[in-house]
Amino acid sequence: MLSNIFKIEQIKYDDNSANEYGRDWTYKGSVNPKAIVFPSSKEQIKELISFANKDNEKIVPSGGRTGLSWGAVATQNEIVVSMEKLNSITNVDNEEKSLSCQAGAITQNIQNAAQQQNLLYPVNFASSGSSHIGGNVATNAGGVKVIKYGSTRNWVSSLSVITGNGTELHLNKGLKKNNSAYDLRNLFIGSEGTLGLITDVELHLCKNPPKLKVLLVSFNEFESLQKFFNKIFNQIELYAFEFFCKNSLCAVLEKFKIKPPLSPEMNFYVIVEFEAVESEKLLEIVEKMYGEKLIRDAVIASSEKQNLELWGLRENISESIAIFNPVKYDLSIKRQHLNSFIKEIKHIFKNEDSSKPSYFLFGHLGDNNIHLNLIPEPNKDIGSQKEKRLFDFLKRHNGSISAEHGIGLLKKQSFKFMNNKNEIDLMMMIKKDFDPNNIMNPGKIFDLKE
Ligand code: 2HG
Ligand code: ZN
Repeated sequence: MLSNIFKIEQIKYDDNSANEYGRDWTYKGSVNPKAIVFPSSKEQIKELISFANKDNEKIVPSGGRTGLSWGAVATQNEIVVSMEKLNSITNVDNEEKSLSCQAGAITQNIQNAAQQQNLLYPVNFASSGSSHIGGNVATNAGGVKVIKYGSTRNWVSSLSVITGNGTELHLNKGLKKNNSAYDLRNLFIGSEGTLGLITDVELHLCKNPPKLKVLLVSFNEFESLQKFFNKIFNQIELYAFEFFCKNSLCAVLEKFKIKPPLSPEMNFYVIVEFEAVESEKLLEIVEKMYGEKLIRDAVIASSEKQNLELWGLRENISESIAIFNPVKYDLSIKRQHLNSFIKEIKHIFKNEDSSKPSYFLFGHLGDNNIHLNLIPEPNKDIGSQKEKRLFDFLKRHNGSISAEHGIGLLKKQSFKFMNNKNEIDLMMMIKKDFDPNNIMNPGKIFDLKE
């Protein structure tokens, strides 16, 4: 019984809590958790896992619920384990440049704690104020600085986990170098709660960057944007190279009632973040491309406030288009295929009524990662035919249907379609070893019975 493990105030059964804790923010369907529990110690988590194994209960780990692939959704009478009480930052070590915390620590609190020691935890995204580090690790969260700093995986120096069969593991123990056969830590990173529960995390930190600047540039042709990237990639130290289309920009301007810093009539926009000392070099390239009519307009921020304003145009897209209930795709493809991919998307999803947007394109172009958000087709069959064409194109070009958001429940079908069967079979074998009774986030990524 849960009440043998948790105090009464650590268990919730009511509908409001079920609705709040049984989903991530993009999931609109109904949920059905058996209960939500709020452990306050590792002991309680161990007891819960042992209870679940004995009584065939299922567990859904839950962090800040900011995921986009329904990895934290509970529809099958599962016990949701909210990690929000296990949120302490236990140590920031200035010499080692590392930070230790519990899995429920909020990403932004980690960034702030590092900053207090004049250090940086550089993985950053719009949802940092609510996401938990445990969830970031479980989904290998990316964000807007991957081009410079990599994703969460690059920063995890140790992980404590309790596997689905109740084994406690302390993986890598904070080392910078550790070449001791299989790196189990990396197996847990991106495992979406299917192998075990992450309880504690240690992260590498780094020095703060020098003064950075933000530039917004507009283009009419995607090819010109690509040329711009190719020109600056080898010459300028890039901290971000993010793009968005006209529809995405207009949605943000509309939602936040902002005046555009440059004409919103161009087809594509790019935010570049770079070191201030490189301004002259970058602006020379911009001017030259402007003269060649490849770049249509450009604005460079001249204060920290303007930096944030320009960043807002990119970071607020997801929230601004949420009213359309878009179908979200998180696509990855090699740079050499990007031009034809963008053309293909345009071709597949063009709207007969050109006065209304049918999709939004934005994302981490510096990482070849495109977020396509489609306004759902009224006719589902047509929608799925178009999706099939999109996935066929990606498969032919060795792309991926998940660059950074993970598989969860949402992308199970496309994951199976896109990935090699031998690879998936191996993943299932690994899952069975760590979690023989399939108690950990069952049904996410794949169904074991397949
Ligand atoms: C972003 O890059 C997030 O803004 C969200 O990954 C992407 O809403 C999306 O599709
Ligand atoms: Zn993203």
